Amino acid sequence: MDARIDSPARRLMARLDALAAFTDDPPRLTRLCLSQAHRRAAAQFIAWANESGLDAYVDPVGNVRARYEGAAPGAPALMIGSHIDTVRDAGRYDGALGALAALSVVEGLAAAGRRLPVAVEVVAFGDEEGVRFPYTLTGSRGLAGVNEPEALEQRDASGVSMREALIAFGGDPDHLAAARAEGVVAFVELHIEQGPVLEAEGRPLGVVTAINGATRLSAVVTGTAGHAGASPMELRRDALAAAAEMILAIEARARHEPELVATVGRLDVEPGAVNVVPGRARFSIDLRAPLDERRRRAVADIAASLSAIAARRGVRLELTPTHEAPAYICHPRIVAGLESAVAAVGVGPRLLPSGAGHDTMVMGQRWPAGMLFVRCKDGVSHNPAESISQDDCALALAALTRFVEDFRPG
Ligand code: HGY
Ligand code: MN
Ligand code: MN
Repeated sequence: MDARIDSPARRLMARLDALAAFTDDPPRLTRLCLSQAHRRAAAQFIAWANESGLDAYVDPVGNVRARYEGAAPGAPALMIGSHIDTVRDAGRYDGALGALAALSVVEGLAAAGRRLPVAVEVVAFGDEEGVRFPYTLTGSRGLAGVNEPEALEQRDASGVSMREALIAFGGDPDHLAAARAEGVVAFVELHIEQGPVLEAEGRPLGVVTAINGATRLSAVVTGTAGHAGASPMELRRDALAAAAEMILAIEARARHEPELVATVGRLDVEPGAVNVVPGRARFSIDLRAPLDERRRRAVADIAASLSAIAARRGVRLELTPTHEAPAYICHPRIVAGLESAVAAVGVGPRLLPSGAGHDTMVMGQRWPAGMLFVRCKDGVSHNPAESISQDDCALALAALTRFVEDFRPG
């Protein structure tokens, strides 16, 4: 690998390792939105940006932002970046790779004294995973100016509101509108694929065509807690047994339709004692599909089948939508630009959809947007085993840099 390309990648990989140390749950990597770990990671990101002469700051909605001016002051800006919040027990590349790669691209331009026809805005979003608060993507929604005001009033599992968390983080919940980005003309995000396609085909890079839409819901099943020994089976209103049947019905509906995926990632049981028939079960539902009307039809079908199970079992079901993000078709001009950048670094382009959600699906609501994927080992993500090679990191960085250098406002 050419040393000129390699050293920025080596520094980027080292920074990814360093950022992975910012966790609230050591030795696991857990850096939830607006958490202590997120605040420390944001401070580190700002310090790295400052080392390169960039004036980085936390915006009112909790993103870290920095601007590298173009040849003319006030030039229209190409925005690049990704998120630095993580899931629980996460891998170190999901999000952080794209955020730190954006910083590396600008560092390379600054080191070469290059000024482009566009300014380059770097962003490290703070709320992409939606693990701490149900309503998510508030960082990119803040930039796009599409945040719902009630987002601030939602509370996390310990009762802390997003408003309180944002103030503690250094954001400004009373001036969210000030986070709205102006003068931006496009957005691009580098991200690990989080799936097996690129690796299976021996390709280091891919260009994203579309991002699946997502619906998340919370389900609360209420039955009757009872004595495990004295309650006859036919008289029980067992909330967990009902939830189990519902979860299998959700899985069956998703298996029934190609490209539809459904996940129950969280299940809590009350009172949670070995000798008590569960009185309440809460679980999460996450549904994704490339086409919104198929996803919405699946949501309706699942709601109907869960209600039928509840009625038959004599339990109560409360089903509440908590998040909705429409599918996004990446902008053709951005896709073409990424394809030629990938070709320019000697990689045969591969177009592919994204099953995972990303901030790009929000940014695309306001500006032309697209994504560059880099292969990840075994397609594993949302898992500490998540990994990429330094060579692929170097190619991804070179391709992103090439896209930025060649980009011209439309
Ligand atoms: O859930 C997702 O698709 C993303 O990783 N937040
Ligand atoms: Mn991600
Ligand atoms: Mn993720």
